[in-house]
Amino acid sequence: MTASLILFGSPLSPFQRKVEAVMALKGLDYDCQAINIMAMPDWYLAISPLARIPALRDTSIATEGSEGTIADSSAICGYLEKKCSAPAAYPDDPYLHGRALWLEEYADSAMAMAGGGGVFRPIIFAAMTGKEPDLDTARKTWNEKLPPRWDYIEQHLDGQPYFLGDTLSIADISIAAQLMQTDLIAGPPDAAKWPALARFLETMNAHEMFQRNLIACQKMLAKMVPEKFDLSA
Ligand SMILES: N[C@@H](CCC(=O)N[C@@H](CS)C(=O)NCC(=O)O)C(=O)O
Repeated sequence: MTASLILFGSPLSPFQRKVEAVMALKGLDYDCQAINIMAMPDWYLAISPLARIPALRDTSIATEGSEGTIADSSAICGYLEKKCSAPAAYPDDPYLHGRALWLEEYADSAMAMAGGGGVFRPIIFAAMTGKEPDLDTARKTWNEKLPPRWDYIEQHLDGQPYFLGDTLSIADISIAAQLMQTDLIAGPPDAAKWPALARFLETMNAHEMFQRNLIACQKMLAKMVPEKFDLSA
């Protein structure tokens, strides 16, 4: 039997990874359908007019056209939370809820721009098109742009397991999804400088909710980049 939720995108997208983790956390069954981001088909652009992955179709609402679809990982996760409230991915407390949304936004914008745009893209997009990886750009980003991003989030952990204390939330899922993007090809942040972050990433890498996505990523990446790059030098 096919699942009623279909996620369009690629496992290599940290935004898809975030959505997959929320679905896995909630025990929702889903199918993935690949979208070629270099040449998005018209039917996909009609449901994701900003030309971004991922987008979701809930076939229990509609099976064709834009009806039953939602674009943008944050919109999708917000939808999933309302559709299936337990276990919760968002805190009930208004302040903590606001903080979770802020950290989600920080991960999706600032961390994604540096990690995804400045490290993953120059290496993997090159590999996908048969070119040499742009290691100069990746090294510069790793050594200059990522450290202030990691400093900012490191201080939030402050001896607690999750970003908002003892309870896992969308903040952790979003931040982990972005940290994994660079970890997959260049390893974790240096544990000597960012000990809490390195520990957090290790815990998230082992968490059940990320396994389906990470296994799919590892399979895809093994063909393109058999070994991780040392970008610290
Ligand atoms: N705000 C969007 C961002 C999604 C996004 O930027 N996705 C990237 C892939 S990781 C994309 O679709 N890029 C298309 C392109 O660069 O042409 C979300 O949260 O879903």
